[in-house]
Amino acid sequence: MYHKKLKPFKENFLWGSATSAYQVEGAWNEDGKGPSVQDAKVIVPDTSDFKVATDHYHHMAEDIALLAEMGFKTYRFSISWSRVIPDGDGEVNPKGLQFYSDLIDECLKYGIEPLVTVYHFDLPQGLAEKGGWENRDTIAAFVRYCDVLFDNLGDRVKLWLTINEQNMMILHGAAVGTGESTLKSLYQQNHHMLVAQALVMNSCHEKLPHVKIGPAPNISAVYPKSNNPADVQAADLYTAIRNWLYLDIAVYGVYNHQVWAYLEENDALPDMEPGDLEILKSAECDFIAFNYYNSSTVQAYPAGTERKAGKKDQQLSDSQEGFFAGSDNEHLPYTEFGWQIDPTGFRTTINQIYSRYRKPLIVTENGLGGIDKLEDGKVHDHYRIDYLRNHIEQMNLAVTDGADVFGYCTWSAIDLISTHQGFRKRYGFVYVNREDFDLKDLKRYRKDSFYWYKGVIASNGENL
Ligand code: BGP
Repeated sequence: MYHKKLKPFKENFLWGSATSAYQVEGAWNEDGKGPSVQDAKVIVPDTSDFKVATDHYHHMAEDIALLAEMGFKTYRFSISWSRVIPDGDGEVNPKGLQFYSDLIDECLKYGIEPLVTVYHFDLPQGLAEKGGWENRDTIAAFVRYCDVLFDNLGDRVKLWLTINEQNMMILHGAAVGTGESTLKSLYQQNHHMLVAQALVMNSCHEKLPHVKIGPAPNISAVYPKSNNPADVQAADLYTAIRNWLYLDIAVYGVYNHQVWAYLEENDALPDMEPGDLEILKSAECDFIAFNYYNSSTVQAYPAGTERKAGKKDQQLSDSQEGFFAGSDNEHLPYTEFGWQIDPTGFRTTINQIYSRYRKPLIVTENGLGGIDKLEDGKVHDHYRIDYLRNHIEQMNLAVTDGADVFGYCTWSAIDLISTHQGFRKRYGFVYVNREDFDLKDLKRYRKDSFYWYKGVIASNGENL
């Protein structure tokens, strides 16, 4: 459906971009910070570890000034749990809290609304050693940690995000560095995270009635490979497993019926304690945040048939014999790193979420990972501009369709380390001068996309 006239973005539309603590901060063991699972994991060969990252911990004021120069209305960052509570459930580290308090003040100084993720793939290693999310005690540790944040930072942060891409931790734990396990264990961990999230949303609402909180899964429209009804059904099931499980609970407080049956079929139903379902039911998010990189395509995978193995990456659909098989989409181009590009799917995804839940939406990640070249202090990243322009256009079409979108964050504000593909896969508007194994001077350079995005923000999305 085409529109003759596009509706404008809202007046106070939150234009911005995102990062996550372990991917930018560095200072991995400074000022009392404890290790997280990201510090402790086996690093993918030929990629950097996360010890220095872009050294944002020591460049914070300079980095926020650059975002302010672009005119950011919001900045999405995450708090490192093990910087605030080094072992996850013990003493609070005042220096850790101070860093985030300063970061928030620095944003507010420029009128940038902080959009804070409390947990982005970096569970404290201390908790991982006690069983991580499989151990029910992690629920209480998470609730306590979030209460510390609400009590200390809740006077200045109006928008909170609970868990980044919980669905990708379950479906693609190897890629995002949170580890793989059996289906039974993964969905047990998932259940504990869902209960923890519900308790945290309730606590947030009780303590801070004026603020808003929501989940931040990675959501993408799932296409059937063909119009064969079996492929359509496989896509429908995969959509429920990948997308609706997480949002049905955050909004309606119920397990998705198809996923429940799928878990039963796979002997992977989570063990529950009495009262868990009531806890899930008692909580409701205020808005839905979601990350979008591309659409997914799947086909049927009847038991006993030959199919190539599923790909293990957060943007490449998984396969499971008897249920669904991830597939490429021959209509879509690829990035240098093998992710397909589908701006139209972005509009579809926005409309699917909005028509199912009718909650205000904010996009918390969308962007292109590419190999950038620094030449004479400049980076000509027209490919990133094209990607973002095409996605913003589609978001504008979705807004014109009637979807309530109140903000958009690209991934990422400045260069950072990819979850599993190192420093050469860059996403930022700001180039950071380092390579995977050469820290160089970590100097910041404005890319062409920096100036372009500044114009987008200044025109509230009209000048693309
Ligand atoms: C999302 C994560 C981010 C980020 C992004 C890009 O899944 O929330 O942390 O890394 O994907 O992915 P990658 O770094 O693998 O290219």
